[in-house]
Amino acid sequence: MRILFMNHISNGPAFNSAVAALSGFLKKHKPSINTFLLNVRGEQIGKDDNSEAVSTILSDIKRISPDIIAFSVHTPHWEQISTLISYIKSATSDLIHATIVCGGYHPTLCPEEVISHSGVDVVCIGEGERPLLELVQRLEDGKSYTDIKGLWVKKSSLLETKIIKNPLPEPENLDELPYWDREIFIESGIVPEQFSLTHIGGFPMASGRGCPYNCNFCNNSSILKIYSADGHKGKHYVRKRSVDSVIAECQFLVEKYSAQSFEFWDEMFATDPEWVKKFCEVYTQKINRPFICAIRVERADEITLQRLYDAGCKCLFMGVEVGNASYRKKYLNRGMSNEVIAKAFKRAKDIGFERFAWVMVGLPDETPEMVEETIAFLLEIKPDIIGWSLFHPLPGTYLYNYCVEKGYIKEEDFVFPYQGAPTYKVPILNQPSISKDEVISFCDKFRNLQDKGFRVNI
Ligand code: B12
Ligand code: SF4
Repeated sequence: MRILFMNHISNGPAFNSAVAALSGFLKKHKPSINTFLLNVRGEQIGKDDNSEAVSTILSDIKRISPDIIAFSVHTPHWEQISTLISYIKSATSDLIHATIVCGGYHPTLCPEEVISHSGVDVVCIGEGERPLLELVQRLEDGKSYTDIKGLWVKKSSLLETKIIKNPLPEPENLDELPYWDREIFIESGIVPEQFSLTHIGGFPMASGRGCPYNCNFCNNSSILKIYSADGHKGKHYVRKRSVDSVIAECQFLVEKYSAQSFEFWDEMFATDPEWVKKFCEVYTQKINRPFICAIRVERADEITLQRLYDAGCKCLFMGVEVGNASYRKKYLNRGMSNEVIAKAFKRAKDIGFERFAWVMVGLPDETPEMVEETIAFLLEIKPDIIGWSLFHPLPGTYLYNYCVEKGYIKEEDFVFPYQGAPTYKVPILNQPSISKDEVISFCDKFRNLQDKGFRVNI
């Protein structure tokens, strides 16, 4: 059985943790499997299916001749990926009989949309390790795969096409999962230096899945909702690995790749103070290398911060989002006051951390004055790095539904205007409180913060 993972690379690092998790799981449970990775840059997938780039992708696929082609899809990339799937199906149908499977956040939250693409055969909702393994096994055995938990399967006959919708799979026990497969990326020509997303560098790692908070713009809240609705208690979806398991993987990466530092890609790393305490003790003893992670400002107390710093944490990601505290609470469901945020940033600075602040602009009902408040607040708390982004409503979130209800976006013609690399900076809400031109001019203001000594994502 030959499975090809398409690695869609855009403005992030070339490493994709979903592919790494799935490939690691398949290789552990089915050592005979042949896995392949094809790196595709978003901007290569243009409107022209005869372009040189598209032809190269298609001939690479023919050369690999996979039984399954697997796509991991984030909402902003669906437009490009769906175009590529059409090219694959139309240009190569005579040569390729691969089953096309899409999983990830977008297919999980918008399965109807993804399965309705004529080229998609199977959609995976939720965690994909076990469903994908089962699919591989059934295809290999020539058996039906319409009853696998986690999969929506298209079943076509001469008369009709039916969609079989299976429920979500049980959340995995994270300590029992194999390590992420980094080899598949290295074999495809990506060097470990391209794995990391920060200036500090380091090997991507995860110490858990899910986040206990419920911010209104974040897909974590939608995932918790669908897992609860499906009979799994939302809280069971939020899991932390044991400290021993995380440390063992760090040790493995040090031994195998001489890893010098780590980036924890968890949505929220420091949630449980007891876990953090134990992690910091063992990490200091056994690993003792720099790392970065995310923390909520409410959790950034003196003791936790000092522990993290002493264990080697060099940079902390903290969400600020906006400068107006009542907007933050009412619209974003983030109840922390400006004072709590400011204190966390000061505390972290005094200890010696670099502090990375996430903010957004162009939110629903935001006014120009509110954006000015965000800028003023950044000048007050003085993060070392400002990660600003334009608000794009993510399907399944409270704020997405709010935007549809208010008419700020039209659900039926909602297409992510994401067109390749660095331009994820296009306002899309049509709203009375702030015009698109005003939002664009604020983008320049955020960029210009670098003249005031901040490091800013451009
Ligand atoms: C680390 C991270 C980043 C990093 C690295 C991204 C990367 N290259 O992988 C950076 C900072 C670069 C980043 C950027 C962005 N990110 Co981000 N990111 C994350 C974060 C916190 C962790 C990702 C991770 O490691 N997951 C662990 C893996 C193992 O889990 P998984 O992806 O869910 O995969 C499982 C299942 O979904 C399923 N599955 C996934 N793919 C497939 C495929 C098949 C075939 C099958 C069968 C199953 C399957 O099986 C997997 C194993 O169980 C997530 C939140 C999250 N927990 O996922 C947000 C998240 C994925 N990011 C998000 C967004 C919006 C972005 C940006 C668009 C933000 C922006 N404004 O620019 C950019 C996009 C850039 C890019 N190229 O991807 C959203 C996506 C929402 C959506 N609807 O798609 C998320 C969910 C955040 C959120 N809570 O809203 N991100
Ligand atoms: S704290 Fe972060 S990861 Fe958790 S729900 Fe809020 S935005 Fe999402």
